[in-house]
This record gives sequence, structure tokens and C-alpha cells, in this order.
Amino acid sequence: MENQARRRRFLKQAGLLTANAVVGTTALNALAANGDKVQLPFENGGRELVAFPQKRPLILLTSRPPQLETPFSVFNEGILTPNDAFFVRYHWSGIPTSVDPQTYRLRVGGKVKTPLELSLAEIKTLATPVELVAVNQCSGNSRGFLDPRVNGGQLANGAMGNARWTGVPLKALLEKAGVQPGAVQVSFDGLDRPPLDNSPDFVKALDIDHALDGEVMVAWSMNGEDLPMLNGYPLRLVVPGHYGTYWVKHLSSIQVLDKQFDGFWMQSAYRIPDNAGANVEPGTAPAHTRPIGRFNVRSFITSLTEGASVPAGRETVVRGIAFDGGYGIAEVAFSADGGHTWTEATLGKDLGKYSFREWRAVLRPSRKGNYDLRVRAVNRIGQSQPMTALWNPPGYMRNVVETTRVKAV
Ligand SMILES: Nc1nc2c(c(=O)[nH]1)N[C@H]1C(S)=C(S)[C@@H](COP(=O)(O)O)O[C@H]1N2
Ligand SMILES: [Mo]
Repeated sequence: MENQARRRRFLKQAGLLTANAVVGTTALNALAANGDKVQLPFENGGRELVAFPQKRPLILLTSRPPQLETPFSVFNEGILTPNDAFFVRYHWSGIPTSVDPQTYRLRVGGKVKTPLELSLAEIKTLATPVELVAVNQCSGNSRGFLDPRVNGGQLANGAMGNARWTGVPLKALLEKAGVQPGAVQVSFDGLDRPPLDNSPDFVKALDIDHALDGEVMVAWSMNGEDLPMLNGYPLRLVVPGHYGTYWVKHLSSIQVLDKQFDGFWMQSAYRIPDNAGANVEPGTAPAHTRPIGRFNVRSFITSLTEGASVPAGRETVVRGIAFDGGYGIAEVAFSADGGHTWTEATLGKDLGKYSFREWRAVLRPSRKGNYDLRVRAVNRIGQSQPMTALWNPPGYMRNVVETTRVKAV
């Protein structure tokens, strides 16, 4: 699409065309007026469905900044999450609502031989573009289910999505700038800003080896189209297998550092208990923490929802998705009796180790009544999901074996 036209449409939809090109409270709250309502399955789970620019109606968590959750039924529509249904997460209200692709520049600096200031066109031709299907998931996905409850966005299972990303390897960018010896980490900043100067700007960092692994990508396209504004137009970081917090949107500055980055969003936020399960006794605080990293293993039933009816005495094909932090799903087990007995599900097409993997299993309810369906995935290095939920104070990394109760009639 013509960029001018795109920008006008975004602003028009946001009700901002007559106002200044700044996301104002009035404009974004006005959008919330059109909402149907949904009830997420936990206390205080009442939400509105609201359509933001370039998005279909999504579950509204906050409007300023926009924080939108994908309705779970979308995950049964296909293995790739459509751009207009992809979740949205921001920390601060000062988000860009228009970016001019002509004047936009990405700066690469710090401990490099040649600091760069690259246009979008220069970035797109810097190296042969690469494509990768990868899941983006918020650390706090499913936080609303924690027991005891914890502070933070009360999300159900829709703060995740799977897309085909196109971009250039971060490595190509860093090599063009020339990383100096002694580099330790690389930091990433985007165009969004906190509303007050004393609040910490959202900046994240990766270890130098991770940044140079050839897989971390500076992406401009999602499912064959430009990134939606709310998902980071014109450029975002894609950090395959790692939590969304590292996937910095509206990327504006990349700095090579000769020490650990000391910003708030690495040193204080997005940290997990420093143990194998990243968990502690519910209600207690961890003694040591580390920055959150790769996804743990998760699997979901998508074709049947809680309370659904299935025909007794007949077969029903049950379908769902599984994913992990990038080793790849090896096996998915399905149980129709609350986890007493398990059968192996059939895996669908392999779109790569960072993608959602489809699975199917057959449900054969011989008698009428309730069936407690469970699904549990194992990845290629043997990691799986706990039968009872693990807990940590920020409510990150929930990956308990999910239960869907259905009724055979
Ligand atoms: N610039 C910027 N990038 C950001 C954030 C942010 O607040 N600002 N939030 C991060 C977090 S915590 C998540 S989960 C992902 C969500 O990506 P999405 O909004 O495209 O779904 O964006 C990440 N990138
Ligand atoms: Mo997140």
C-alpha cells in the first residue's frame, strides 16, 4: 500500500486526522465505545472487544497504551496468526502512530568501527532477505490464570501469535558496522517513549553471541505485508524462540556495549527465578533472578472450547497447536480421561522449529457424559509441561498442561 494512504487510514481509523498526530486519550478511548463484550475464564475477566487501526476487534486490556489480546478462536483458523488479529503489547503511552518511511533512520552505534544511520531502503538491500516462521509470545501470557493471582496484565491465552517474518539478519547489520573486540551486549531502543522523563524508556539487550547468531532478525514484514503500525512498523527485532519482551518494535537505535546493559527493563523487569522451573513457592519471592529467555513448552486444544458438546458413540477429530523455545516439538500426547491414559497425536506440517505445530487426535467418547481433555507436548530435547501449574511473582512462563472439559451427548 502507498505509505501516505496507509498513514492517513491509520490516523483516520484512530480518529486522529483532525487532531495532532499524537495518540491522545480521547481518541483511543473513543474507539473503545464500539465493543462487544467477552468474559475471560477468571475473576474480573470481563473485557470489551475493540477494533484498533489495522486490527479486527480484539480483547482490550488497556487502551492507553493499546494492549490487545487475540481471541482464542483465531488459533483454530490457521497455523499463522493473521496480522489484523495479532496481539499488541506496549509499556508506555508515547507510541508512534505514523512513521515516514522516507525519513526514518536506524542508528547502529556504540562499540563499532563505523557508526551507521540507515534508511529503510538501505536496510532492505543490506543483505539477502531471510524468512522465518516464529511464535511471538508475551512473558505474561496466561497470567490471569495464576493462583494466587499476581499483579500485571490479566491475560488469558491470547498474548501469543505465529507469523512469517521477513527481514535481514541482525548479524549482517552488526557486521556492516563492525563490532569492536570486547563487545558484551547489544541494546535495542524503539521510537516509543514514556510519558514522563523520570520513567525508564523501553530498551532491551541481548548478549553479543546471541545478537550475532544469524537468526535474530531485523524484520519489516509479517505474513507477506508491512508490519502493522501496532506491531512495530517499520522495523522490529525478531528473536526466535524468545519471549516477546526482546522483540523491540519501531526499532530506532542499536548500541553495541562493552558491559552488561544496566537499564530498568533488563535489571529490574522481566526477570525470573534463577532455577530450572523458573518458579517459587506461591506467595514467596525468589532469592536470585535472571533475565527471562526462551519459551518453555506449551500446547493447546483449539478446536473444542470449555463446555463444548461432542457426539457420544462417534469419533471427533480434536485439533490444536504446540510450540517451544526453538528445539522443535517432538511429540504431543492427548488424554480424554483427565490424564490417566494418553494417546499420541498426529503432528501436522512442520513450518520450522520456531513455529506453532499443528496436532490432531481422535476423541472416541463411548458413553454420554463429561470428558476431561488434556494435551501435553514434548520437545526434541525432552522438555515438557508440568501437570500442576508453577508460580512466580510476575506471573511469567505459565505452561501447565491445559484441561478442556467437554460433554458427550
Ligand atoms: N518499542 C517497543 N517494543 C516492544 C514493547 C514495547 O513496549 N515497546 N513491548 C515488548 C513486549 S513485552 C512484547 S510481549 C512484544 C509484543 O509484540 P506485539 O505487540 O507485536 O504483539 O513487543 C515487545 N516490543
Ligand atoms: Mo511482553
